[in-house]
Amino acid sequence: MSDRIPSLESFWMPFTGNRAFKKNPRLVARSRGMFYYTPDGREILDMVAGLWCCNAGHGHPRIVEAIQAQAAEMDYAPHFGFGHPAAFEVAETLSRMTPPGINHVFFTNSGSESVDTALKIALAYQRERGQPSRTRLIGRERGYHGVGFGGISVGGIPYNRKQFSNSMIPGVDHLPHTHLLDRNAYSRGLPEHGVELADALEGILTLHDPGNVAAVIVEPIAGSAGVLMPPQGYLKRLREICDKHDILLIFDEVITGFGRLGDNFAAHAFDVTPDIMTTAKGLTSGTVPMGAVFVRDGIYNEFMSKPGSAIELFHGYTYSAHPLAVAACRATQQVYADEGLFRRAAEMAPVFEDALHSLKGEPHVIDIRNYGLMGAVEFSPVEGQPGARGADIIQRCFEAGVMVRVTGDTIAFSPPLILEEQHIRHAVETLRKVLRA
Ligand code: PXG
Repeated sequence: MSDRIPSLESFWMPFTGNRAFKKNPRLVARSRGMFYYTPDGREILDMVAGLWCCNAGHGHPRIVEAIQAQAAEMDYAPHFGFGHPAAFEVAETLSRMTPPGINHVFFTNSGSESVDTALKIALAYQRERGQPSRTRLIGRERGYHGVGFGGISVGGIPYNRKQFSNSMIPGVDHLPHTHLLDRNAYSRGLPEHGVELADALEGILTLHDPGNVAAVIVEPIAGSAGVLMPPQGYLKRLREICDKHDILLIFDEVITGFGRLGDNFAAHAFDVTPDIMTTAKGLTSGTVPMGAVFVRDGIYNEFMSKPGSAIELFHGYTYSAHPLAVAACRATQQVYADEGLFRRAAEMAPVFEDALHSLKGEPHVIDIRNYGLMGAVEFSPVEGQPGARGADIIQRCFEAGVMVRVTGDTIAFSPPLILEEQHIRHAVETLRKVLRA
C-alpha cells in the first residue's frame, strides 16, 4: 500500500461532516496494540477501540494468523442450505458464554443487521406462538440501534430519524431516556436515582394494551448517545414488567458485549437476562465485520416445533457466518479467554474510574460517568453552538496523539481491554491539558 495521500473526494464518508473532514483530515494508516499510526508515522493512543470494537487491541498475531489461514483454506461458504463446520463450532462456543437458557445464535454482519434481525425474530415469534396481534415495538429516547429501518425506528436519536421521518416502521413507542444530569452528575458506576423511569413502560402498555406489544429493546448502557447509564434497579424493573405482560426484552449489547463491562455481557454484569441479545463489534474485535443475535431456547424451539421441515425463518444474509468472520471470531474468543481480557477489564475499571473523575473541576466539565471500561466526560456547550466544544476537543486530542470519540459535547472512552495504567494516565492528562489550554 502506498503512503501517497489520495484525493478524498470520491469516498462519501459515513456519519461524518465530509466537508469539514476533507479540509482537515484525520487519517490513520497502521495499527498495533493500543495505537494507531498516521500516514506520516505519528503515534495515536486509541482510547475508543476503533469504534468501540477492537477489544483485543490492534493486530493481535493470533487473530491475524487465523484470518490469513482461513482465506487460504476456503474463501466463502454459503449457509443457505449448506454449512461450514467451523460456523457451528463457533456458535457452540459463543452459546457457552451467554446466560443460561440462551443457546442459539443467528449470524449477521453488523450491529444494524443484528438489531433488524432481532426485531424480525421477535415479530415472527409472536405469530408463531399464536399471538399475531403483538406487533408493537418499544425503544427508548437517545437509544442507538444502528441504521436499518427497524433500528432507526426503535432508536431515539433525533438527527438519525429526521431525514427519514416518513419512513419509520409503524407502531413504535419510546421510553424516556435515563440521563438525569441534575440528579446523577458525577456518579461512579450505576447512578442512584431514576429507577422509576422504567415504570413509563407500564404507561405505554396500558395505552396500547400489552397484548399488542411484541418487544422492548434497550441498550443496557446507551453508548452512542454519550454513555448513558441505567439507574440502579432500572433494568431489573424493565425485566419484571416485561415478564408480567409476556413481552420480549431485547438487550442491544453491540457495545456492552464481549468484556466491555468486565464480564461476558451486560446481562451478566447487571444480572438481568433478556430474551434476545444483539451483538457485533467485539465479537471479532472489529477485525472482520460480523454480528450475532442470541435467542432464548424457548424462542428458537417455538420455530422448530412445527411439523414438517420447511424454512422456519425467512431471513438471512449471503455473508451470515462468513468463513473469515468465523475464523476471526473463533480466534478472538480464544484470545479473550487465554489472556483473561474480560477479567482484566474488571481489574482496570477502578483505575480508569479514578483517573476520569480526576477531571472534575476542569474547565467546562459538567459530568463524568463510567462503568467497566466505558466512560464519558460531558462539557457545557458553547452558547448557541451545541457540539462545537466537543468537536474542538477531539480535534485537539487527536493533534496531541489521543483518539477519543465525540457525541455532541460529550467525549466517550471505550479503550481496548489490553490497556495499561500508563495509557489511562496519558489519555486523561492529555485531555486535561487540552481543556486548560
Ligand atoms: N447497536 C448499538 C448499541 C450500537 O452501538 C449498532 C447497533 C449498529 O452497529 P453497526 O455495526 O451497524 O454500526 C451500534 C453501533 C458512536 C458510534 O460514535 C457507535 C456505533 C457505530 C458508529 C459510531 O458512538 N455503534
